Amino acid sequence: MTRKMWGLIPVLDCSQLLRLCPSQCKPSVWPITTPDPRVDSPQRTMSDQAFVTLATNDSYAKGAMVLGQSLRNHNTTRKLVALVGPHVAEPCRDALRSIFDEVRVVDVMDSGDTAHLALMKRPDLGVTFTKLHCWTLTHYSKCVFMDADTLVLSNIDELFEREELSAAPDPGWPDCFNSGVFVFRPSNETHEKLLTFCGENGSFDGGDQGVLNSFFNTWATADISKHLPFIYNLSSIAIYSYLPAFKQYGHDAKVVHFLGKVKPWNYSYDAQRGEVKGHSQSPDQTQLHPDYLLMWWQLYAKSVLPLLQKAFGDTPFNSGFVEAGSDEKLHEDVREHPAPSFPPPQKVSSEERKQRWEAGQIDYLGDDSFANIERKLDSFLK
Ligand SMILES: [Mn+2]
Repeated sequence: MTRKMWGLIPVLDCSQLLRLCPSQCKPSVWPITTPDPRVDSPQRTMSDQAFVTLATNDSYAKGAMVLGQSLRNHNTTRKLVALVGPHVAEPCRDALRSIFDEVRVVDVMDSGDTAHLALMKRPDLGVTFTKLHCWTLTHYSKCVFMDADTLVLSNIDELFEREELSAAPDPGWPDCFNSGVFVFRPSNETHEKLLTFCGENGSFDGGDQGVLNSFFNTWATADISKHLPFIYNLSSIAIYSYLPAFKQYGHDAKVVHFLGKVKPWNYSYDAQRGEVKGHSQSPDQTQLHPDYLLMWWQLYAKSVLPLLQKAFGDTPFNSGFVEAGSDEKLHEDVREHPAPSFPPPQKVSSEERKQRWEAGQIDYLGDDSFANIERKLDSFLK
């Protein structure tokens, strides 16, 4: 889908031009069609800045669609770009194209000698190399990368006022930034340096976050303006590890990040009841906040599923939907995607629960659920 972007239309009159470049104002050579990508003037930011995400498979593609739609719903003025791995199915790419301005297939195997060489040295870092590819989007002057497992709750265009590399602290080790949301400047030179660095040093955590933190290694200390407030990358794990702070500041959250192994698309949704299924009995397997999870599914049901249904036509695909009161699954290929089954919750003693909590085994949706912790906290605060 082509989107008309007002930013493409130059709206400067001659007096404005004179103010911008008094010494060399020659309107005939003023680079109206090829603006200098390094200058952030309001007239051009819309078309030469972009939000970028990455989908390496069809599940992450669903996440990317929800993220893209959430950015659209909050009226972003920037372009939307989805990088997709070679394994993303054609109908998913079609659905992505109706939300994103640009859908670009990234195959690390064909992306130049440095990439190839780095991948040969570190074949385990294939997905990381795919993500680093965002630095090659040099037709944009500045971008904000967002993981496909993030969801935008309000307009965040102000992030483009930040410089490379701006990111929010990681909740697990706050001297590292979390690479789920970051501001960067596309540059082939930086891309090559990153690949070389990656091939030589690998990644201390096996993923892109390790590489990027080692490469941009002054983030923690050099420039506080590159520390994004936590509300731009709020992960559920932080909600549970510091609940009073969440109660105080949580309503300001602008971006939610579904960190962890279990992602929103691993659940299923009962549209008739408006309920997310498949999580209520999964104590240790999830850390997702139920309200944000429901928001994700509501957006998916309303805006993304219709696009997927159109793109897939009669071909079955895993919609994630369940029909209430019936075993029949709507457009769901149950053979390939069996519904997750979770063991029934076991009652544990208070002491045992404390030990589990301290060992990081938190029953987020059972005894240690948000509602239970909140109730306990309220009883202390009263
Ligand atoms: Mn993520």
